[in-house]
Amino acid sequence: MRIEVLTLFPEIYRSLDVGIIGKALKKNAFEVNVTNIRDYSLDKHKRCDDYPYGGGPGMLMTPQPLHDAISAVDPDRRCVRIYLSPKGVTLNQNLVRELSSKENIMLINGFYEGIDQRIIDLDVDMELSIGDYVLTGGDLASLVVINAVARYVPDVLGRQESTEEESFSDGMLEYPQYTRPQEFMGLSVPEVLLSGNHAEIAKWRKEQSEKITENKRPDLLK
Ligand code: 4FD
Repeated sequence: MRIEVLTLFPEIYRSLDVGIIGKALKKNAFEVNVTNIRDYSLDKHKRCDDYPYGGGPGMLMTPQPLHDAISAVDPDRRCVRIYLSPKGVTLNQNLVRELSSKENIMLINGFYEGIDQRIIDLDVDMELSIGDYVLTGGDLASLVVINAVARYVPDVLGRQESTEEESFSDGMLEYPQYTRPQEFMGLSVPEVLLSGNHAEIAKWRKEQSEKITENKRPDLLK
């Protein structure tokens, strides 16, 4: 899979070069291409913002650099073009899985108070939000999308950290986990986990998942 990113802050994406994602990028398990929207500004000062018609606070991203950057990066509309915005559909694990099956996606990052509506009307396939809060720009939301999607790309996760039995994979929250030592600060690991009885362990974990989900996120059980 190839992820195209359009941004005014390419440096933010250097954080992709570390950890599990960095390792996967190094071995070409997937590709992230970052484009600076400012490079496409035809303004003599390379400005990418302007005042909103009708007045109001703040600045908007002007359409020309955005439209030209989008058209240059994806001339044949091969990408699913995603605009990160608090108005978008809220990201969840099902949507993450769906996006990970696409060959090409483009993440378009707004800044200031957002972008000219005509870019959304002309050039964007979907508006996506990572949750009900506002950030100074879409870039941190894009990093969240890239990270979540990458976990489903073949050869990104090792056997150890596989996507199979985690929180949300069966729509429920994960059971509690323990590692050594057997006793820590007076608290012991639940006996069943030391029993070696795999059927009992699976049953205990399922019960725990149900209990925790019922308590913390009853909305997930519906
Ligand atoms: N919740 C999100 C995405 C972008 C963003 C922006 C209008 C501000 C939060 C459009 C206003 C984009 C999110 C940039 N904040 N900030 O996913």
